[in-house]
Parts: sequence; C-alpha cells; structure tokens
Amino acid sequence: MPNQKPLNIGLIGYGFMGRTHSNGYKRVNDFFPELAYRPVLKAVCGRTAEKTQEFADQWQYESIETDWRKLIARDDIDAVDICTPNNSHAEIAIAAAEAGKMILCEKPLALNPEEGERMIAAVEKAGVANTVWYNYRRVPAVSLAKQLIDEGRLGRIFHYRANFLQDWTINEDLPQGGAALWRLDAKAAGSGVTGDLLAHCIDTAVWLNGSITDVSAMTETFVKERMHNETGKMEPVTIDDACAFLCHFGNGSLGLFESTRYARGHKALYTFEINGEHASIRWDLHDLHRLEYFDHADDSIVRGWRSVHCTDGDMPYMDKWWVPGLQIGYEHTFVHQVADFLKSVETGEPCNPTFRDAQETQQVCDAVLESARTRQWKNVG
Ligand code: 4PW
Repeated sequence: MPNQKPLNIGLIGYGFMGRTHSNGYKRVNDFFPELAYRPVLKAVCGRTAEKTQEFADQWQYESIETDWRKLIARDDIDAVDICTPNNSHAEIAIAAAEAGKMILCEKPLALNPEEGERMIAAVEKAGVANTVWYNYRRVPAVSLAKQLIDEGRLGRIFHYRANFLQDWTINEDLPQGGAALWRLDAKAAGSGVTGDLLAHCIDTAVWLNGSITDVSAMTETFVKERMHNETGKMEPVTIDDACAFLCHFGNGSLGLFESTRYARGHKALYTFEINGEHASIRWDLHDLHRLEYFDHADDSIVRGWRSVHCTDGDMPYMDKWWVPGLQIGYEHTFVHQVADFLKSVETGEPCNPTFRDAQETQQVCDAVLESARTRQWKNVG
C-alpha cells in the first residue's frame, strides 16, 4: 500500500531466529494490509562481514554492519531486533533504548532478573516501544485458549501442566559454546532448558493462568564435560540439561512443568493441559492448529474431548490466512507478532509481552534455578 509508513528494521544476529523474524517482516503487509506501517529491512549486523552479506543478499537487507553499536547509532534505523545470544541482550537493549530505538528482543529477556530490571528501566525511561518474542502466544489455538479462559468457560482452574521435550544433546561428542552451540554454554545462555525451553512454557502459563507464586525444582546435567568450541578443551558443562518443577499459581491452582533435551524421540514437543471446574483444554505444538476441549456441560451421552480445528475465520488471526480447513504453522506466529507490534506502534498500546511482562518469566526461571540449587521451595520475585 503506497501510504504505509516505513519502519526501518536493524536486525542484530542472523541465526535461526534472525530468519524467523525476517520472514515475519517480509510477509506481514501481504496478509495484514490494514497496517499503517511497513517494515523495511534496512540493515543486518553480524560479526563476519562475508557471512552477514550472504544473509543480507538472501533476505534482501539493504546494508550490513559488523558492529552493533554502529547499527544503533544510525539515524535510518527505527527499531532494533535483538537475535544474539542471551548474554548480550541487556547491553544491546539498554544502548538501543538510550538511542531512542524501538526494541524487539528474542527470549528470554536477559540472563537474570537484575539485567531484566535494568532493561525495563532503560525502555521505560526512553519511552520506546518494546516486546519480547515469546512467539507461541500467537499460535491461533493458544490465543483461543486464552480467549476461552478469559470468558470463564473453564471456571475455577485446578491444574496447569506443561512439557517442552527435545533430544538433540544426548550425544556426548556434541561440543559446547561458539556461534552454533552457545545454548550449551551457561556464560552465553544463562541456563540450559530452564531459560531456553521452560521459559516458553512459563510465559504461556502466566499469560493464560496468572502469576506463579512459589516453586520447587530439580535440575540435572547428564553429560558433565564437553569440548568447548572456543578453547578446544574439555570443560565442565554448566547448563541444566533437564529441569522439572512444581508450583503454586496466585489463583490457587497447582502447576507441574518439565523440560529436557534428553527425551529420545522428541524434537520440540511443547504441550500443555489445563483442568478447570467446568472444562479442560490441552494443546500440542506438533499438532498446533488443534485445541482439545472437554466441556462437562455437554450431554453425557456425547460428552468427550473435542478436537477443535482452529482454521475458521473466527479463530484468532485466521481471518488473515486461507479458507476454513487450511492450516498455518510455526513461522506464522512470528508474522503475527510483527503485525501486533506494528499495530502497537500505530496505537501507542503495549505489544505483549513487553520487557516488563517478560520479566515475570525471568523471575520464575530464577526461582526455579535457585530452588534446584538449594533443594528448597522458593518464592518468585
Ligand atoms: O526458543 C526455542 C529454541 O531455543 C524454540 O522455540 C524451540 O527450541 C526451537 O529451538 C529451541
């Protein structure tokens, strides 16, 4: 649309997440034509000029930088998208806020709540739009779960159960650290599955079911030493390979969460189930367009779990896509987040989760790790 205002994006980091976000920026106006803003892929920043240029050519970024400070200093950048390892989120976000840039930050917000607080202070002082890419909120079936809960259809909630299971680190020969495997190095990632995977489960849970008040956790590191890509030596593994925790929610319900990268056969099995007084719901990332729904008010002779296929136009976001019955996937959650962010720039309303919202997940992760360390229940915050 000719009268859409450009919003110049500066992407920092171009790994897996850089691709998902770039796809979101490129697709959004085709499917959300009513938006007042149009993202422009102005610059991408990476450490190696040659590889960064390759990415820029593939995704059609107009220019490259090899120093994120230079990207932030540019007058032609409106929004900074942080896709770097977790240990650089705080420094980049605070500098970007001070330069008056809007910020879209990959999850988890930071390495720890202290960094998170400083990031919140910076964006709130600068008054810049900010959001964190907890993309699973924007799966239509998950957004539908939020709608059903907010409408009171489940009644009082008793139980919240979530899992995020993978198996990609079982091999002891897998090294740790460096550009590709920073998720296995606590210095870069902050933690293992807690910050990488459970953070998603916690974000969704807090959004759907409210605050978590206290936790009791256990973690395990199954492979104790791995070769480090930066030193070339065997070094202790400092991340959690697996984590499970119990919790109380502020609404009185009980939570049970588990995540591991040692569940042979599972690549990215994110599931949750919520049991309420009147109804239950469950969801599975492998079948992401379906929301399973059980309503006790149904006539007993036909009562059972319904499999709601979230493709009709009256399901969240689905009026933007194809025709009823045809599905969308993982990549569309990022298109949705870009659309919601652009809308928020237009209206001045926050785009959830903001840095402040995402800090709640950071605090739960911190309490989980502390509980596992001390083998005691820990209050959140
Ligand atoms: O954020 C998570 C990643 O770090 C993702 O949602 C899934 O798990 C896919 O890769 C990892």
